[in-house]
Amino acid sequence: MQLQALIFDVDGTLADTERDGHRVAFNAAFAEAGLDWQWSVELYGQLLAVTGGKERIRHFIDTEHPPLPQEADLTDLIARLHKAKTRHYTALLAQGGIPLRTGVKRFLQEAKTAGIRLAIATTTTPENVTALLEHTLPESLQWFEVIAAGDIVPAKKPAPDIYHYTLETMGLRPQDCLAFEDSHNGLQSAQQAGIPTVVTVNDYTQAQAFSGAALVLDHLGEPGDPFQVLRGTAGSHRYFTLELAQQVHAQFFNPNSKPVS
Ligand code: XBP
Ligand code: MG
Repeated sequence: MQLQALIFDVDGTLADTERDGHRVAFNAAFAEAGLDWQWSVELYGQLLAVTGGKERIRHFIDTEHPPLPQEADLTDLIARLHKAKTRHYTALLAQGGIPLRTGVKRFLQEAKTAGIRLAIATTTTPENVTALLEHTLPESLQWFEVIAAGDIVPAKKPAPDIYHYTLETMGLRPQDCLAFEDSHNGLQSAQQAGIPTVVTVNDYTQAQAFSGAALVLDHLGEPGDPFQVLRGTAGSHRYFTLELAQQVHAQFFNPNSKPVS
């Protein structure tokens, strides 16, 4: 079984966007609307249990009961806040403050050069993906054959819908692919679609459960900045390469195959 495509999550995987990006943008949108709501770093960590910005705001209202504007139609209020949040978030990205995570650029370039098909499967809004790539690795906007994002499917991660959509659009089977995620919700989504998954954790997700992941790392690593293996085996590899991707993929479907060297 040959590895044909790599499918990447965005938030937390391609870049550490949550704490200093999305969270800050949500707070700016609340302030702009005259709402006295503040999502601290800690509270935001809890709110991340719900994926999707609009879904997250609704969950906050349902569980924290913040003061609401009197005339508010909730769905309308959430939609307006989220639109403003996207504007603040893309403006933040345009300032160039959020880089790609360690090893991401190098590995994408290697995969692209080798002719591996690339896609994105994310919960975030499409404008946010474009803004991130435009300001970090503009040429990659042409590399991703499919950018599956946001409300394109009815159910967000941990539902598998966004991965099903990506596979269908590319005409691929789950066993042709390897997914890259950073969170339990993301892993659930890819796993339920039957796609072997490499997890690169971050501060918000490092304590989560990742059973069933093909490999769990702290990041993809660079020659001078090796990764740490948190679960699974990477053999003698010290940073993530296409060769390691192919080995992890082969091993996932045939655990008796030649071990990762
Ligand atoms: C990402 C998310 C998103 C972003 C906000 O999850 O949960 O909600 O935090 O994006 P994943 P929007 O990495 O699993 O796709 O506000 O644009 O929805
Ligand atoms: Mg993520």
